[in-house]
Amino acid sequence: DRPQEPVFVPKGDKKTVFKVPNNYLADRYKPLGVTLANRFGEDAGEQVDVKDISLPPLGDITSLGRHENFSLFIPKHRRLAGKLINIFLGVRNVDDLLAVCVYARDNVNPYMFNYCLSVALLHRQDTKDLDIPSIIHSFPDKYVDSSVFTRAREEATIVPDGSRAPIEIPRDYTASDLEEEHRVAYFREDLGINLHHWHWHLVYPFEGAREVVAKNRRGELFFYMHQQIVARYNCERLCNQLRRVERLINLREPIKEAYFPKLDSLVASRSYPARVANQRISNLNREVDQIQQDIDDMERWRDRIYAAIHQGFVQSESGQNITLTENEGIDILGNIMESSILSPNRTFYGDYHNMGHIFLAYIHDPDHRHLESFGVIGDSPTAMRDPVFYRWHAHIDDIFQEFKSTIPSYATDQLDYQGVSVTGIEIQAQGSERNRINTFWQQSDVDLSRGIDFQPRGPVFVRFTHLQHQEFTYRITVNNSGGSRMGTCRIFMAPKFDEKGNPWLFNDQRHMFFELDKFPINLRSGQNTINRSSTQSTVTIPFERTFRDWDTNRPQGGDALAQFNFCGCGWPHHMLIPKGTAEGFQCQLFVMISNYNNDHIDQSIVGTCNDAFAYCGLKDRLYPDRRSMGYPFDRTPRNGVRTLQQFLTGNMRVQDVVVQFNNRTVRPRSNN
Ligand code: CUO
Repeated sequence: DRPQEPVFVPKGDKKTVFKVPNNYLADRYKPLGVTLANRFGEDAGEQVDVKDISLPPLGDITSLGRHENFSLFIPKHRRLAGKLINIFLGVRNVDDLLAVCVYARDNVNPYMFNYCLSVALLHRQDTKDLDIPSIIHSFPDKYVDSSVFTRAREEATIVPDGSRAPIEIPRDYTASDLEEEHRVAYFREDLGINLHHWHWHLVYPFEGAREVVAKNRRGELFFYMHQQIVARYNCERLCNQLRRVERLINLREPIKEAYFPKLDSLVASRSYPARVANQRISNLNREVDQIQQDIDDMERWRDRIYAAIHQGFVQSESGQNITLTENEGIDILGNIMESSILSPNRTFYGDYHNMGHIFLAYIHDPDHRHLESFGVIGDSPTAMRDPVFYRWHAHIDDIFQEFKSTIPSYATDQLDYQGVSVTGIEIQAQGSERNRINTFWQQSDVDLSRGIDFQPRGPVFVRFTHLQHQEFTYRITVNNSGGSRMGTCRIFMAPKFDEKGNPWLFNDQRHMFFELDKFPINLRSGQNTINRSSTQSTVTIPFERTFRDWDTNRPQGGDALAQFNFCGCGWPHHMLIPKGTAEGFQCQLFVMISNYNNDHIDQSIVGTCNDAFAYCGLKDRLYPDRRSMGYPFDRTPRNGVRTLQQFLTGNMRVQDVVVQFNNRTVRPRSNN
């Protein structure tokens, strides 16, 4: 269970102890005030005085119990979270914030507390340079097999700190190979991927104060980031002899893919419910969550969204028509579909994507007769584990693509960069053949002790196995027949053949391209050679940042600190490249140099974490690429283009590459 004592932050061997005014404690603990303060005895380190302020009333925020699960997809939970975020954003200074936090920490639902505080820290002027600790350290129960905690506790109780052995999580623990969907479990259950998804939704909440939600192109980024997840997942499926994921179009049909998560919520002391094969969703009537929704509502919303796409405009709450323009239409549609508070008409277009998560999350107990909570798809830290997540998002993406197919294709002059031609592409990994990327399993250790309450304390590591690739370098040669100028280098990859082994029609293959990197380049007149390391990708963040903890691995002061902040968001670098196959999986690497003058956003990004903007944007800045997200693959091809080769203009080039999987496991890199 979560500790009930005043908040503390461990630092080295000693704990920083907050001295909490007695009236902050829950009624049950008030009589014990002094005893609690001395509870850590010799372990107590620095003492932090918590200011005694007049506390804001928490009102119905406490109506969500401390031992219940919490999800932003549930309207009641969002409403309560919105209130708590506003309290955290509203206090005058950091001392008052600390005071309110200490008070709230002991009185509100812990998941909700963690979420609201994270959002507030990201958005307050006076705290935005603080790190947000990765949620895996606060709530490891959302990420790892529940059996780990008993074993970890046992290890911690018996073995002194320093000699503890890591608890190993097997790679295959949620199903066996009888279930063919299990072949891609390593992707769905990857800790880094799930952390990225949690972080993305933390940075881009769909409800709350307008200034927090209304980030530049957030509706479009909702579309693009999730489109890329589906593209990457489809590539993994092809690597594993599975077809592309089937869209969940018919809401009333049985869902054949089952999922048994084997996660227990430590806060709620309950297992996450499983979805057995061939269940159907039902109308929802759950008083406890204040949800009453029919499948009919979903179908009406969907039809209205399709109608808007085909009419070319949406209708606002006040009855005005808002045109879905070529460039901005997708952003409006993203907010409508998700939906966010920026949707121009939530009454009419509803809350389609979010409610889809909820219908699926309550498939096992739609009217709460069994007193069950939601399944993993009902919450952003765990949603990507379930195969039905991808079926749902493939459907959502298909609606976005319907819109994209109504806008004009790119003409060649919107693609070409006159006088710039890519003359060669090569990728090279050390000790490997040219144009071949090697993948393998790697083991890594993460310290989960912060999220588990046991004595004596000290690190307890969990060892998990994840996909990894050998780092490589792109070597791209570019001929520039004009004077010195700048370009944007865009690198994508896609499978070369479809599931039947046939070459793609371009209009299908374009949905399979996933981004690997995007960066500006200076072009001299004549021949240019670009050398770029895979580790520099602006899609990914390094392993250490995905898993970073509050006070470890932290650069000190000034720019280094500012660089480090915010950006726990980013695709995990170890998942940059799909698994491939033992025989070698054939892919196509696509490189385009576009005209920088048409791409560039004039803004300063000094002090901003800017190394994973492709899926996450830049904090407090404009999205740093003026093109539509997914460019040049986001629109149907111009007339006459049937193949990728026919699509290419002089500034683009394609290179065949092979992704070769070697079934070996590399031991952990380090223990910290
Ligand atoms: Cu990220 Cu459906 O939006 O999970």
